[in-house]
Amino acid sequence: MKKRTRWFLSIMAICLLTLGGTLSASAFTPFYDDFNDRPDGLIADNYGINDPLGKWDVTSQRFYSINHQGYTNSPVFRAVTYQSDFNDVDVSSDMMRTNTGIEDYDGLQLFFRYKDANNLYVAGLRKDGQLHLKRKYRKKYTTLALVPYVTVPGVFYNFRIVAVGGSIKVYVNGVEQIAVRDSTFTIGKVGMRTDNIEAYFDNFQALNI
Ligand SMILES: [Ca+2]
Repeated sequence: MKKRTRWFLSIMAICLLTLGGTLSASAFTPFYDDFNDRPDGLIADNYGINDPLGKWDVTSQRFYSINHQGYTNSPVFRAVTYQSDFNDVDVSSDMMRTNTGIEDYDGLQLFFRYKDANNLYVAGLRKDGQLHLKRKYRKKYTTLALVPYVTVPGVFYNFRIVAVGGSIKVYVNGVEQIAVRDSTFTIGKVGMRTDNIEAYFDNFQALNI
């Protein structure tokens, strides 16, 4: 074998090894639900009905599909993914409420790095015209950020959270609103939370980055 050929084969072998490594690293499956493949009706609830597509674990009350969107009118709604390996995560959803809620903090919220009901991060658009990011650690809530962001009923907002290491950023309609650092939780589920509102979700996605 000529020296040049050997050199070429060595380079090819390195490329294949690198490609193999990349492929195994990207074996993680992104989570996506646009609700377009779901018939109108109950997706899942916390009373014994499980999601036929195996995506959502409803931990409080009921989650429906209506007109190819996720929907809930439960006063205390919680749903998380069964998938629990989101660490450096980019999670987003279009979200809309049709009414304002009761308490100041009622609104459209997303969970991330959700370990269990008592250990998690949650961010959301509130009734009182603010946007919050909270950490719940051993049942105790700590507000990590609270900034003005007025939303109105009947309008979809694209809500996005990007958590990489200790960096947590929150975006609404593509514009960064919150940037903080917190490293309490590094991995977990993602999900949705609403209180005292009627809400729609669409194009929910989460991927490790
Ligand atoms: Ca849809």
